Amino acid sequence: MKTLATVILACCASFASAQNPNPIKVNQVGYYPYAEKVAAIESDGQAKKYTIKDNATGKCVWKGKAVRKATSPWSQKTREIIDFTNITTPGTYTLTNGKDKQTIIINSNAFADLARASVKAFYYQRTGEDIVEKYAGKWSRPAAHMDNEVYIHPSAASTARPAGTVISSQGGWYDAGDYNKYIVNSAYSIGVMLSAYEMNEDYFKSFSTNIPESKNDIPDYLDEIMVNLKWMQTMQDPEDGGVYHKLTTPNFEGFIMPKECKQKRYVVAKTTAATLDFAATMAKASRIYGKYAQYRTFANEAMAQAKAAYEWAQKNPKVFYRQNDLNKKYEPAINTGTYDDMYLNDEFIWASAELYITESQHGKEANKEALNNYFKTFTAQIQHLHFAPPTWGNVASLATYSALGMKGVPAELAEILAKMKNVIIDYTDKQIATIPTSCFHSPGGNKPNDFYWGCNAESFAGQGIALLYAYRMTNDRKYLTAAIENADYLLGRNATGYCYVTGFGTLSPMNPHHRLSHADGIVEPIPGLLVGGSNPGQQDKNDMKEAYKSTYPDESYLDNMASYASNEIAINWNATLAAFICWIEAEMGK
Ligand code: 9MR
Repeated sequence: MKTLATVILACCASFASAQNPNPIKVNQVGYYPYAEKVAAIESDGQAKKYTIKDNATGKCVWKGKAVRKATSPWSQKTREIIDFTNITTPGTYTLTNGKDKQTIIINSNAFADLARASVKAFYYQRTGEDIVEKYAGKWSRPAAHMDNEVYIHPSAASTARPAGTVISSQGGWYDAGDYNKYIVNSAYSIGVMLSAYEMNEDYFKSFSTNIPESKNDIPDYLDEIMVNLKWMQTMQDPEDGGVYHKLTTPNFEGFIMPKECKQKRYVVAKTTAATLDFAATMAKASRIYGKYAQYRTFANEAMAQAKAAYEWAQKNPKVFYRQNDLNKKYEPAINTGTYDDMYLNDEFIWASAELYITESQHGKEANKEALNNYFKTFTAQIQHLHFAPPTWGNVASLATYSALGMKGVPAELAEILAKMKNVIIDYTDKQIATIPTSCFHSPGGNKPNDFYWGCNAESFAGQGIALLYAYRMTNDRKYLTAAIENADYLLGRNATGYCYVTGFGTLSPMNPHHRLSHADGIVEPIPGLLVGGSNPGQQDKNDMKEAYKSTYPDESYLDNMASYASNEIAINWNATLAAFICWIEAEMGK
């Protein structure tokens, strides 16, 4: 019989191991041979001696002490920072403080598998088609949510399409842990992925994710994105160019498989945000896909749709998504994700930027008057804006990124672009200045407001992408190093010790808030998914049986299926991860 004391001890042990399994925090996926290599180790404040042995030979290849220590501004925990950059031979190693151990991997293509998985994750999110064993292994599942019978919600009714009209709006990706499809979030996701594509076209030529389209002549990365683009195209009202905000069930489904879902699906409310984001995405996709013969028709259609959407938004510049107000007027009430944005200057900037860039590439055939209009709206404010990495609700910097990806910069843009570059450098330099005193030796995660709903992507990976642009503009390696430090953070060198991507690392989320991963009965979650991350807002705490173990900004994470505020997955977060990790591998991989 267990005594009470042993039961309590056992509980404490599992409590400690769940949140903080190992005081040695490293990037669990791997370090590149010729890159900075750092570990952060919780300590009692007394300087320790550390050793690293090569697992293949058993020989000690490194010993030393911390280069510095840092105390968490929140938990007051002390961490020692050790630097083993001088180990450059690929292999598997063990780092120890004499008591605790941690595996270290050094690999010339350290992020290659992760890059592929972060994009493959979108295949698993596809709606309306069989997810086939050949590509999905044990996560295969039959097609569902065909969306060939979608209802016009009263909030979206028009003369040509009165409430209750049935339309078809097939395909695309499930947004997140839920089964709905949202334009604002889809647009951001595609925007950030295509931006990384424009900066790294060569890398993506041979990038394969083993999807049904892998055998065609188009990069898999573009094939995957096309799945969601095609769905987005169906969300425009052909009568007036306005775009529906979302395609959704009235209420979130339970944690059941797609095939079991029975609720009716509706397209809801045309909004300015959705319409402008749609315009930006279609204009951008038009110039990228238009280079392929098989997508010329698509490119023309997409550009025409973008222009029609832009015109609608100019006529309707302030149609916001206000779900509570809609629910007072219309039935059925809609209680799913809102992606509501009350500030639309950035959406106007992004849409005009993409329309301007694509139209300007049409050379002599470009419509000069339209070009002028797009240019004015794009540039009027952009050069004065503070830089912030883009997110679904703040897309201004997607305009900057697209301008930076232009092959030939028109004369009228050159000076403005130079200012935009300075703004990014200014921002990234400020982030870099925090590294020398950072607990985890990263530019992200040193301020309380770095942590919020979705911060793993929106704060850490988003900032990492800005650093990669800074590197591309300056060729100064410090920006690339700092970007990889944020990846190190996401992959395990952080306060919880989690590698925040499913299926990667020695400790990763097993219970994401993801209906597909939960309802399939398979123990392992679908791989390659980035969870939201530590969120001191803890908006879900009253909906969960299990309590958060901490209220600190960097420890407010729970690997519990019910934790939608810290442990959900979402396409915008994975898109940011994919753009970030693919770009690093494009720079560093051999
Ligand atoms: O990513 C969104 C986050 O910024 C918001 O704070 C949060 C609450 O409104 O919603 C997040 O988006 C969710 C969406 O509304 C529905 N699908 C799941 C998304 C991720 O949690």
